[in-house]
Amino acid sequence: MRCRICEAALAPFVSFGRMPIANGFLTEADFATEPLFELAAARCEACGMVQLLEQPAPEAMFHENYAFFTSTSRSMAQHFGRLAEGVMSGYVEGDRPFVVEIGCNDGVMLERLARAGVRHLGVEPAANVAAVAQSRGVQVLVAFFDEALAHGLLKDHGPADAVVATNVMCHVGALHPFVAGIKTLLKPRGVLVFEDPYLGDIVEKTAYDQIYDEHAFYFSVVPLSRMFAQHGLEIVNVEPQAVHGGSMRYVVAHKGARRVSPSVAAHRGREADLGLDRPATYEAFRHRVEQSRDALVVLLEQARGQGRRVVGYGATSKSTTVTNYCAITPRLVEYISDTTPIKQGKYSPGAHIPVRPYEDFKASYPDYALLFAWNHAEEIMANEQAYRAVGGQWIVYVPKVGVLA
Ligand code: DWN
Repeated sequence: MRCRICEAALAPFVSFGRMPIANGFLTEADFATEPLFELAAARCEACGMVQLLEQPAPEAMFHENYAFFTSTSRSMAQHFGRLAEGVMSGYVEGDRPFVVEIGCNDGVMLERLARAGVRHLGVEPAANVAAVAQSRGVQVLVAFFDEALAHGLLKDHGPADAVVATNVMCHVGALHPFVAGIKTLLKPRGVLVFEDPYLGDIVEKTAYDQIYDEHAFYFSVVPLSRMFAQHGLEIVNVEPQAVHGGSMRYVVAHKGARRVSPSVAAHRGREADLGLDRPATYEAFRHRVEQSRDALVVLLEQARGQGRRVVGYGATSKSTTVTNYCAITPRLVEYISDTTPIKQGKYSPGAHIPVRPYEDFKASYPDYALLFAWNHAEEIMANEQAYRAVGGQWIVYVPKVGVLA
């Protein structure tokens, strides 16, 4: 496998073995035919882009039964509300402005624009989440975005003031045609605003569970700048975001069209300080990942050995990496509680841990809750004071394995 960006050799640095589709929640009848692929991450020795070695076909991951709905977290809904306001106040100019959101999911961001009467279009390949967006009054095209689609959109709707893509770009293995499509769509002063989990946070927090099939890339400013330059685009602003365990918001424009904020150079400096350009950083990361796995298994075995009940909290995509890499089965984790109806009554991918409604968690508190949705910790801790009040404890593994006192 060569680099998806520059075709140079890849240096694999962490490998998790055979993995299922991270959001492939399944019934017992499907166990025998569950598809598996080899999950490993690598860094390109030439352009520095960190990426998956192998990624399943997009259609195997994003389809009419997609299991992730953005609005399931209140804090995420607030975050996207603020993003919508920022896009409207900062980048929507002139008569009849037009905003495209690629991967609009259930429409949580575009709903604000729809209500404000801003011309918009969501492009979303998962028909079930797109239907929720449509029910909210959002215009949605059910499709994968690519260069050909961009030309069609340009013909039908004209150029865009802003293209927004949150937690989308890092999912797209064929990034060059995708970015070429965005370039095609943008007005001369138009911007691409996108957010994705930030490599600096993943490395710093040993958040290895961000590595799963859907995430083809683990972005940072330096390799992204090189990639955008090939398309006559440049990053004009970067802004760290607390969401999803540490994300980065990038604003990208046609080269020379907008002033470049000093934040871009500042983050290049931060990436050098973090050693994101050095192979040794990734070797050390792999070592910490292995330690994290071993420590988590010891902790779970101890709890179960003492007859304690452990329940997972949040059947996240990330938990698929953790449960399978650490060989966490229903013997260690009784079930995973999740508020998403489509996941409930099914089994977690690969590890086949039952996924049950949140009401089950409330009805009979376990001794330990294993916080798979650690990126929502603030919201969850605020909601779960009653659990803690009766002595319930949280097992965490990012940034370090432990029990929250
Ligand atoms: O990139 C991606 C990110 C943005 O979202 C996608 N590839 C898929 C998804 O990743 P994830 O599944 O790891 O995302 P979350 O937001 O960490 O998932 C949270 C899960 O936990 C949801 O299934 C909802 C559930 N949940 C819950 O049961 N109780 C969440 C909260 C806040 C709760 O209180």
